[in-house]
Amino acid sequence: MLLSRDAQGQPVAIRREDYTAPAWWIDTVDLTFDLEPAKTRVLNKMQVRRNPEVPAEPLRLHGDELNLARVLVNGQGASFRMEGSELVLDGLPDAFALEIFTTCCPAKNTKLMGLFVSQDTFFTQCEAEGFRRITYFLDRPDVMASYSVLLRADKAQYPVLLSNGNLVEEGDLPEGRHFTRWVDPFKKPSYLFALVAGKLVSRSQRIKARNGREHLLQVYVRAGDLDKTEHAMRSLVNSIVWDELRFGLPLDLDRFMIVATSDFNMGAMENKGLNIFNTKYVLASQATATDADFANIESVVGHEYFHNWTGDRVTCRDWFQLSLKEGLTVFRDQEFSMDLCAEPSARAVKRIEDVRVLRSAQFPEDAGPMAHPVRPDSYIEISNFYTVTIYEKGAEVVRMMQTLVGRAGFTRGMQLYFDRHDGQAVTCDDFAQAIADANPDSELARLLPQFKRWYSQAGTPRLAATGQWDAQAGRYTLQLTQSCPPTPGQEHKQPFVIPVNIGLVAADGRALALQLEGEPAPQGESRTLVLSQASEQFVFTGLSAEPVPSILRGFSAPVILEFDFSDAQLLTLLAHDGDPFNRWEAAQRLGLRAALAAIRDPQHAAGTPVLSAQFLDAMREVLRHPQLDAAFKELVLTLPTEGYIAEQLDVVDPQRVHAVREAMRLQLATALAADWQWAFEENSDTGAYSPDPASAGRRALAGLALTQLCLAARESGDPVWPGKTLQRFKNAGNMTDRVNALSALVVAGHPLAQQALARFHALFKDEALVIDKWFALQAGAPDRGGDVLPLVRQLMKHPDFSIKNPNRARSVIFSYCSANPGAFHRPDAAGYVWWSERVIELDAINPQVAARLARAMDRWSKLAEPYRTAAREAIARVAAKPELSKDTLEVVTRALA
Ligand code: 0A1
Ligand code: ZN
Repeated sequence: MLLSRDAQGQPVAIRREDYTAPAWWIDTVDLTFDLEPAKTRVLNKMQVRRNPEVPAEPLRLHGDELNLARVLVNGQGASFRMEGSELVLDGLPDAFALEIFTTCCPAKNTKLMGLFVSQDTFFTQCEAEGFRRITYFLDRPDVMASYSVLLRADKAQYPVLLSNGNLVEEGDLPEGRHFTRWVDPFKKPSYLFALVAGKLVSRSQRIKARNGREHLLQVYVRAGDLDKTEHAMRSLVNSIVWDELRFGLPLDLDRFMIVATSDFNMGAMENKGLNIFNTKYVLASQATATDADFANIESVVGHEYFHNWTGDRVTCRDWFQLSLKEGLTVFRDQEFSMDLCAEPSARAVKRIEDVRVLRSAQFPEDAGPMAHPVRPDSYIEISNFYTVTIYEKGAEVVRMMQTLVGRAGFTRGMQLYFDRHDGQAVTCDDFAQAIADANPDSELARLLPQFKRWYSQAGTPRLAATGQWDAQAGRYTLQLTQSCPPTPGQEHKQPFVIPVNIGLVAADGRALALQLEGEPAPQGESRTLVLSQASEQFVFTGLSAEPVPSILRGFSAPVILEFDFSDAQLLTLLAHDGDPFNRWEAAQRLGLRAALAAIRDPQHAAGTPVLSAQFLDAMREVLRHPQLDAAFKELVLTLPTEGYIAEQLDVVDPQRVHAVREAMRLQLATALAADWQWAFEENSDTGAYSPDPASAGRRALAGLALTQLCLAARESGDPVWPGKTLQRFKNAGNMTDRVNALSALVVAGHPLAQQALARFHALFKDEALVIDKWFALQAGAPDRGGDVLPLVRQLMKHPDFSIKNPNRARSVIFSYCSANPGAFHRPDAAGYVWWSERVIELDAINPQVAARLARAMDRWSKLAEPYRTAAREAIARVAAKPELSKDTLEVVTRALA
């Protein structure tokens, strides 16, 4: 086992190629906890045996911030030594009982890894390497053991004591204490261990599965939050039903629990049978949660539940394989949310939303200093690799497999994967092999080694397409050429296997039949071309007029498509494409094109229009369209983000990008004022609240309309819409309408915003998740004369602010540094200086959160002067800080490399 710091105390990179199987197995773990915040005692009794398949080695157990009291081998005091934080035992028999007694201090655990206290309740977080903060162990995912857990604590303060698996015994102890004993029927790696102890209440539901087995489902929260658990429970039931229907995967436990905590570094955690969630992804009521919150809860509850098979039953051999469980499980939760949509158009909306996340977060990651393959080759701190590449790009890789083998073929592949690997710790190769083997005649099977470059090569491929029309022969030749830019450590890339879904649209909007050269007859109006060479030609025949190509339908591969569409072609696709994704994409391209032209034109002056009359007319047509859904309209009418625009530029002047996008937004607001008013009135009353996609879509469009109307009113000085907006804010019957109205006033910078913000705070002062929204709205507000940074400084002094709570820290600090480019990138560099101070401050409290914040500067090298130099200095200031965590050090070191 490698030490993670060298002799000088510098962090050492862990490399995938150095993987070796463990020299020892731990078969059983019997844990006893005496829970006390200041000093928790942990007795860990293990059965250990030598792995006969690898050369003999001492037993090296991981530990972190533990106080070691005793080590017994077969009941006898044993000699051991410490090497750094590792506990090393020599001269051991081939199989033995090992007993280790340690203590730790959960009350002082601000990293929120291992055992910690949140609002007087104990929680654990063990992924990826947190179990070693609870006891000495082989804390690696390929060591799978059977766990039995005894929890003891004061009964009045900690009436609920939970761990993984089944409750087998409980009872009282002297001095007001009590105990529970839990046995997990499945072997698991240490990262899936969990315990919870505190004053909690639960919503319980019993369900009977299709096979007749009964299960107890529970959602545990603090007293007072029980009325916000209905949606999470419904989402859990839906997840269980869906996994059984779609993949034949049943719930394998008698009892499945979800517990919510307000102090959590991430979204949620899939501990076997005892999922621990950030409250943000559990608690919802129409008064306190938005439609987006409801949708996120559904997908995160689904995600964690789906891990029960993809992650828990079959886990990762090592952390380089993280996407084996994460990419696959994101794919599964995306499919789940889509399958729950009643309308096909709602499925398309979900796909567009997912692609927006990929393009706005993963593409920049893949182009920046932290770029890494879906299966990385090395890391310094594994926590830094819970990234959009591992998750979202990993999900796209799985989606491409499904595209190549078909939906039924993919389900067959999943079955084979579980037949082969249930109960094992495996690799991404094992997964891809199972999908291919179950579909031997597929393109995936034919091209498997090449397809797997998606796992090994980083960077976003470019797909350059050109079309050639031969009117005489009625042939349309599409040339597809791929390339991939260099990424850190990978100068040259080999061609990928790229599934390209395609259709051809006539100038009048009709979908054309697709017949490739050599085929006897047309085969449908949409099909998948598979590009595996650097460049290939596809010839469509039997056409009577030049078609408009609709390429990469449904975003069938995570690539950047370059095609020199004319405006007229894009307008045809926007008006007629049968593929909703490409219809939306056409509008994005038109908007992007206008933005880039204005940004690049040195003559372009502030105040001159950016958008053409033609574009505005097309937008009006979509907005007023009698058949299109409100949700889809809202997506089309939302301009590309500043971040997405910036990614298209080699050198970024963030203030110019901001100014141009603001000008576009204002132009859209004023030119379509009457249409926005119409759209608002059409969609403003959604009746009794339900978070379903159709009504959520109408609220989203009404919200966008309100923002546009308030923006236009600011220009004209008209008081009517701001007044109406304040009224809507006050009378709102749900959080979506309320926060949308509030946001419209804040975004427009209207004086009424202050009044509304004060009222919002007073109304929701006891609702932490709503107060997070209150902070985030202000820290994310459009900058007017540099006013956001002073406001953010003030917010940090607000009595409700605490930097120790990750949700609160994110609501202020991340909203400003990562989500408000116009305010953050100040010519005086004050935003960057403030960022560096916050990274350093956070690093001493919670390195994981600090390292995430450090990533706000990932794209610094693209910035124009004076931003670039100032940004570099700020990063260097962080890097120079002594005793930085390896989390933050890895991020800033890569940024400066
Ligand atoms: N496996 C979890 C994500 C997760 C990872 C690390 C954590 O440590 C702080 C917490 C959660 C998931 O994918 O949901
Ligand atoms: Zn996950």
